[in-house]
Amino acid sequence: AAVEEASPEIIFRSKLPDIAITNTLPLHRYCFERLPEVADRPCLIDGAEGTVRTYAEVDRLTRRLAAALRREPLGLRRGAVVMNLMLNSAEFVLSFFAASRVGAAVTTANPMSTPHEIANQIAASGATVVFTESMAVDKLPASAKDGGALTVVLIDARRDGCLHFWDDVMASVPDEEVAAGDEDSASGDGEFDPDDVVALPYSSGTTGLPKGVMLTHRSLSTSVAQQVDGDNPNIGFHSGDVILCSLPMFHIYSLNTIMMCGLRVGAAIVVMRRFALTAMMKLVERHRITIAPLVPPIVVDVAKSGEAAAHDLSSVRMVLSGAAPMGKDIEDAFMAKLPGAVLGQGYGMTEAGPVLSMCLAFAKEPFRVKSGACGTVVRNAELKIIDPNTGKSLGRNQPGEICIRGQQIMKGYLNNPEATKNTIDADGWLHTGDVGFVDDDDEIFIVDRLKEIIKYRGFQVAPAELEALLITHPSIADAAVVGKQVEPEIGEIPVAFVAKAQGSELSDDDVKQFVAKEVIYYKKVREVIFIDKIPKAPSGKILRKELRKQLQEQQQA
Ligand code: 4UV
Repeated sequence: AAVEEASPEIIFRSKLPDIAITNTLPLHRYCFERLPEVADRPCLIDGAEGTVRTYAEVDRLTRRLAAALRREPLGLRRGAVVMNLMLNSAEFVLSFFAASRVGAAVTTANPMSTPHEIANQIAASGATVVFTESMAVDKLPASAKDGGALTVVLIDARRDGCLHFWDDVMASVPDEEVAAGDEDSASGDGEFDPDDVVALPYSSGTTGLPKGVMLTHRSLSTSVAQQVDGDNPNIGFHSGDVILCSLPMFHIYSLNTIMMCGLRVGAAIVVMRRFALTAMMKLVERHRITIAPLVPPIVVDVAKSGEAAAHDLSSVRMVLSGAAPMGKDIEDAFMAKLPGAVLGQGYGMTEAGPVLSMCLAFAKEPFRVKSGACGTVVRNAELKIIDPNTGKSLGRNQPGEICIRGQQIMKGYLNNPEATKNTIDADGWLHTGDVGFVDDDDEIFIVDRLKEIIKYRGFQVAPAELEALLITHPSIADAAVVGKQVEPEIGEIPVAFVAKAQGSELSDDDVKQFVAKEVIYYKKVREVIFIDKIPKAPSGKILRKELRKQLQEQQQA
């Protein structure tokens, strides 16, 4: 019999050469490796107050907090899980790196989440300590997963039953013990493994409910290196840069590309509690911000705003966009407002560590790129495009599912080997569920999505989560949720197809309100379409394609 020869795989790589990457250090060491050089330079600048903390100060504060985390009543050890449930703040950065120092992982969540969403993530992640603020504290469950006490640390107020971040936690550590923050369990005394989890964001990935994405010291330091290390870094950040942090640190884009990369190069990071257009422009002017990482909805806001002309935005040399598609029209309109800057895209996915590709016009020695592209695969990684039906790798200009391989990708989903196996195959390829192609110049264009997720202003909405909620309504027999393309300020909205229970008088407002009570604002069902029966495959799988087609036809009509 003829031996069938496996056809060789077609693999795409960066145009930048691979570099030697140190990815066996604890993440805090890696991000603060240049501390001796940048000790007195500004590290975190508070956007509202204008207060500046230097690198030496931030380093010392994370040591103090690490010492406090180790002491009673917190008593955290390697393997513990801490939740950061807050908007952007210096305290977010401190708790993240203090946790890294004690060998704990930080699970991040939006403080606007509902009590139900927060309780789910605390239970699933096994978090025992929550760093939070007043706006979210009343939504916390009474206890942790095993019924044990949940220790709550409040950054902005005093309250019975909670520890105050500065007055109780930081002040509890005697000065002599602060230096001991250096003798972290993650310092090479055998108590540290680079494959320990350090960040645990939640993502629904290609299907189903949100899952804990295990990002390790190794994966995150690899990802940071792929972006900002080497003689010709893919993103040419340097210590003289002033980086805007208006995107939420609880999302991996900001956590990695702004916070970790910013610290690694020794830049100043201007921390905005949350995005607001006018405040952002004022901060750019005031701090002479040089780097602005944004998402397409914000790029559109700036492009449409009449205010841009009223502010001096000339200091901005680089504008990154990512987390959702951005068309050529938006890019062009934006560039008319900031002609001095380079605008380009990054393409990320939480599970991918997160950055798969990055615009090469950001490189220290830049390349020419095309608008609409979302970058070239990062260095020290492999990317392939496969035919979703056959799994065969495809050549240039042929759209298929984007797959990525490298040490930056997640270790897997927490406590979910099944979902892990469905996302990372036996050869180590992570399947993104995104459809795209690589062109003749190694630039990647995303054209479609195989997976379920909906992106509302760059935030993930998992249809499975809304469907599970909808069918708990007594008047709903069955339901399916799909995304609908709307104006670029939003991207997509969740639309619910609902099959009513017999004899029910349910209105679309009833459905919307029912969902709105249980979920964070961006997951709200914005449109309801009643149908007789949800189209399903014999396996029971919802035929989302059919529903999307129905939406499109309706839009065209
Ligand atoms: O899991 P997630 O919410 O992750 C992100 C991460 C985006 C990042 C991260 C670091 C960067 O430096 C950066 O530039 C962007 O979004 O959602 C993953 C899905 O979002 C879509 C795509 O469907 C991913 O699988 N997506 C992300 N970036 C793009 C995008 C893009 N540039 N164009 C189109 N879709």
